[in-house]
Amino acid sequence: MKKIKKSSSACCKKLKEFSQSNYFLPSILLLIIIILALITVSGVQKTIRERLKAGGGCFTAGKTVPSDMPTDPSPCCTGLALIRNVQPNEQKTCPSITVDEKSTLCSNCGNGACEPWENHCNCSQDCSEQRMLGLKIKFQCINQKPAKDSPQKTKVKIAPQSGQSVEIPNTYFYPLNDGFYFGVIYPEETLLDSTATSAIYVKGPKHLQRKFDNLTLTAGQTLDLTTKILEAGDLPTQDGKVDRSDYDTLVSKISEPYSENYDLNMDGGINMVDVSCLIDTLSVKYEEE
Ligand SMILES: [Ca+2]
Ligand SMILES: [Ca+2]
Ligand SMILES: [Ca+2]
Repeated sequence: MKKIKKSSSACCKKLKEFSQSNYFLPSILLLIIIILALITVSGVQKTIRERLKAGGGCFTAGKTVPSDMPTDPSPCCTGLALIRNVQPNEQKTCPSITVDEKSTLCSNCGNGACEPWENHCNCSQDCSEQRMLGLKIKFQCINQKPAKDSPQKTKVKIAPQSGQSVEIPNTYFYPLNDGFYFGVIYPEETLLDSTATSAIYVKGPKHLQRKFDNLTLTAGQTLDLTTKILEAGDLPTQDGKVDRSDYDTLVSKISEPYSENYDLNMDGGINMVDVSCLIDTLSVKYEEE
């Protein structure tokens, strides 16, 4: 009994000495750092699991794979493979991407269809560089490059003077440094006829459609369509006009959780600035047919 008491008092004495020593504070700090690191790692894994769960257990076509996610085995759904998440610039050049900027997405490259997230930089099998047509456009109220680089999924229709029109429902337009947007399409060669003229219709995800007439389309060129601004205000679900119902929708979104679908100037918030953009368009109302 006496022995146990002696040993217990020796232990307390040692603890007391340790708590007063120079090692005490650094040891506690190290312990806190280890606990925080464990929490962060489990948080990241949880986020990845949640993202996967949202996609039904695997990444579907067009989904960007987060850079912190292991790519072996492939996180893509069956039949899809990882491709680089890059776009050609206005000069048709493909950007090189450093390891730090690693960004990939899942796609069915090789299925013969040039999907909206594919281009000649990341899937030349499906998107031939020879057919590339660049389009530069301007959305109303976006006057500088938004902080978030997300593409505006825009509808493009090519209507040749004679022959069938072709609609490309989801063309990805990415922001340039000056508030303009750039996107590429890969139309069939028959539509790239330098001896004929065509009209191009462009409709943004929350904008009225614009018509650009009398264009000569040749492969490899970039068409500057910034002469007409794509007026903002035809909000989802779009009906081809800007009216009271769009106004009411936008005003109701001010007090709801943020959604990019209603952020007209893409500044990361929905407020009276966006409403004033829409009011400007109310006087225009209908889109160009
Ligand atoms: Ca494809
Ligand atoms: Ca509308
Ligand atoms: Ca805004």
